Amino acid sequence: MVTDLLADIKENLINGDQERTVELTKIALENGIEPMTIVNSALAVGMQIVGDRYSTGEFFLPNLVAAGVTMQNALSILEPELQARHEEVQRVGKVVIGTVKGDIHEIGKSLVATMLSCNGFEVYDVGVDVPTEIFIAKVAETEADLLGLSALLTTTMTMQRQIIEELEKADLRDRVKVMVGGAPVSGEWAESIGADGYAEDAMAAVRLAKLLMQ
Ligand code: B1M
Repeated sequence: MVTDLLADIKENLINGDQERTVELTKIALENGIEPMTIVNSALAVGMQIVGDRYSTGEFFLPNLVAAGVTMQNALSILEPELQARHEEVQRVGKVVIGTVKGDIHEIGKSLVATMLSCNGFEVYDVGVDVPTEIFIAKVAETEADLLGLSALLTTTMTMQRQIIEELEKADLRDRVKVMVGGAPVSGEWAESIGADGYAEDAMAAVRLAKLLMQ
């Protein structure tokens, strides 16, 4: 039953069927499936398949758009549930997070932001396609402990390096830890640009953020 439901959600996301995906997501919650299980075992798996089919030419841009909107709609059902599971958390640190300039991929960054918020971080989400100077200004204004930089394109991940260089020029680098993530990003890349850490998914991002706060 659980496996069937998760498989159905995945298939409907791949097909970009928003209504059915949202309906099945609600049914999954009613059946006691944990929200992060729905994300990790259905929605994210479906998205990976959509991306793979796009790479091989089987899917086109409208398929990416439809799957993106579908996932965002499903996440809007799951977010209150995720928050409700972490009502009593104590604030553990401040994070500024966003997707770098030239990159409009929002879903993974927002999921990371939600999970950080659920785990006690005060989150300042500056959005997508964010110019370097906005990241710098927000870090200074909020006196953030952590800066999270998301990039989903090989052409935009270099912005992560540029932002770290600009933090240094603004004399802020010693005051803020930088974590990076996104599909093309890796631990080696993080190290090569002088970031403090890399996380491959939202839960790993929470673990890394807590580690960096110590
Ligand atoms: Co685009 N896209 N896309 N896309 N898209 C990818 C990334 C791509 C890999 C697809 C492919 O070719 N297989 C490819 C990039 C190739 C590359 O550079 N290597 C690609 C391309 C080419 C493009 C366009 C250029 C297409 C075009 O226009 N011709 C274009 C670029 C637009 C731009 O940004 N300037 C484009 C556009 C779009 C849509 C707008 C249609 C849509 C996004 C909708 C939205 O976000 N509102 C979209 C989508 C949906 C995808 C795929 C299919 C799915 C991305 C996603 O949301 N995944 C993607 C294929 C793929 O990733 N396999 C693809 C689900 C999400 C939960 O995972 O975002 O990876 P993800 O986030 C994870 C981790 O990466 C990590 O945790 C998250 C949660 O677990 N993480 C962090 C992310 N940020 C983090 C930050 C952290 C830590 C962890 O710390 C700060």
